[in-house]
Amino acid sequence: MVGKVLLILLAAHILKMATGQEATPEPCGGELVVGEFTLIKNPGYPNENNQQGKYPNNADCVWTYEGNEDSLVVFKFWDLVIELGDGGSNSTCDYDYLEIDIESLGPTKYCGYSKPEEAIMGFGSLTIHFASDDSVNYRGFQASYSINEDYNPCEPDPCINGDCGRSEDRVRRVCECFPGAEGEVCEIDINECESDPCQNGGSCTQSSDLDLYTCQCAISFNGDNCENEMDSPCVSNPCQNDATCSMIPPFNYVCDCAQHYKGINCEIADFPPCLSSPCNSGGTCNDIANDVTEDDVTISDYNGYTCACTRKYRGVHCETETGCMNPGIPYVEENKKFDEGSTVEFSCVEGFILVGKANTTCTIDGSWSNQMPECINNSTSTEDTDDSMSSWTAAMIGLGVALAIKVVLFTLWMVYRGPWVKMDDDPEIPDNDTFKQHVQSVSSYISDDVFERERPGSLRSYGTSY
Ligand SMILES: [Ca+2]
Repeated sequence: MVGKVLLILLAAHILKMATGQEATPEPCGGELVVGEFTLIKNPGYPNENNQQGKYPNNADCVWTYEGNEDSLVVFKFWDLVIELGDGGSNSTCDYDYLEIDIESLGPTKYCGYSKPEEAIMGFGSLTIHFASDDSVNYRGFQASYSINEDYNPCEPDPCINGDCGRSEDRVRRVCECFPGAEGEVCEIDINECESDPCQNGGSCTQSSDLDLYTCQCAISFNGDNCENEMDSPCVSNPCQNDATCSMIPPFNYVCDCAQHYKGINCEIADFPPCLSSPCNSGGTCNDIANDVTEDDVTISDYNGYTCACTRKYRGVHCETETGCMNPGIPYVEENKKFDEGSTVEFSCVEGFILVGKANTTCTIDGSWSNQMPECINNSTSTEDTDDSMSSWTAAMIGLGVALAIKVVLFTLWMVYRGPWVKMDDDPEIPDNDTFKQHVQSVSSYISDDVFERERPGSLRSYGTSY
C-alpha cells in the first residue's frame, strides 16, 4: 500500500517535472532599463522549449526604476492571462496579479484574460510587481516598456504658428495656435476673407499677417469692415465763412466762397486792403490786385495798396502834415500853417529900410528858407538934430499911417474874419517902428479861400501860394 502511494507521488513528481511547474523558480525582478521598448515577461512564460509554460506558485518579482519628474514611462501589454480574483473580478486580482506602479498614476493591478489595448503612460518612477499564490497558474504576461529620462514633447517645437504646451497628463504636446492659424500643429493659415467680412460691397484682401485682412470699401462706406455708411461730405460743414457747400458725385464737395474769401474750404480771408481805410487825412486808397481766373471764376489776389494823399499831407499813409508855422507875422495865429512851397515877400513902408532877405519860402521839411527880415527906421539912422520940425512932422505922419493901417486891418478883420488878424478886445497900438515893420508882412494861407480873402489886405506886400 505504502509502495503504491509512493509510486503515485513519484508519478506526480515526474509529471510536474515534465510540465515544468515544479522547476526551480527562475530568478526575476531587478532594475529596469532606460531606453526604447524592452520586452518583459513573468518567469515560466511560454517559450520555444515550453509552449505550455506557466508562472510558478508564490512568484514575487519586482522590477524597479527610480525615475525623475521628466522620465516618461510607457508600458504596453502584448499578452495577459493571470488568475482572476474573487467572483471572477479582474480588478481586485486577489490571487495572482501584475501591478504597474507609475509615480504619476499610482499602482494598478492587472489580472484576467484580456489585455488592455491602450499603452499605459506616466512620469516618474516605475515599479512592476508580479505575484502569484500557491495554486491555479496561467501563462502570465508579456509586455514592453520604455523609459525616456528627458522627455519633452515640445522639443523640437512642432507648432508652426502657435505655442507648444503639454496635455494635462504631460505626455502629449498641444499646439495653441496664434490668431489666424489652425490645424494640429497650427500649419493652416485661415483665410479670413472666406467669411466675407467686408460689408456693403467692400472687397477683402488677406494680409501677410496671419490674422489680418483689409477691406476696400465702396464709396460712401467706411469702417474696418465697411460697416458705416458715411454722411454726405457737406454734412460736416467743411465750407467756412458762410460759404455754400455743394455735393459732387460720387462723394465729394465744392465750396462756393463768400466775397473776399478763398481756399478749398474758403478758409483764407482775402479782403481788399483798402477796406480797412488805411490812408489818413482824406488820402485816397487804391488796392493793388491781380485778377486770377481759375475755372471761369475770377478772384482778386490782393497785393497791398497805395495812398494818394491830399496836397497837405505826405507819407505812406498820409500821416505827415506838410507846411510851415507862422514865420513871425503879427496877428497871425501861430498854428496857422502855410503850404509847403508858398513864398512870403516882405517890404517896408516909406522911411524904413528892409534888413535881411525880402522873401522866404516854406520848405518840404516844414521850415522856412529864410528868416523874416526887419524894417529899420531910416530917419533914426541919420542925425536927429537937424530939423526938429521935420522930425516932428515925420512922427506925425508915421502915427497917422499906423492908425490908418490899423483901421484897415480892423475893418478887414470885421469883414472877412480873416485869421491873420489878432482878435484882441482892445489891441494895443504898438510902437511905431515895430508896428510898421510887422504890418508889412503878408502871407498866403493853407486854404485857397483864405488866401483869396487875404489879398485885399495885402496892401503893400503880397504872398503867393502854389
Ligand atoms: Ca494563482
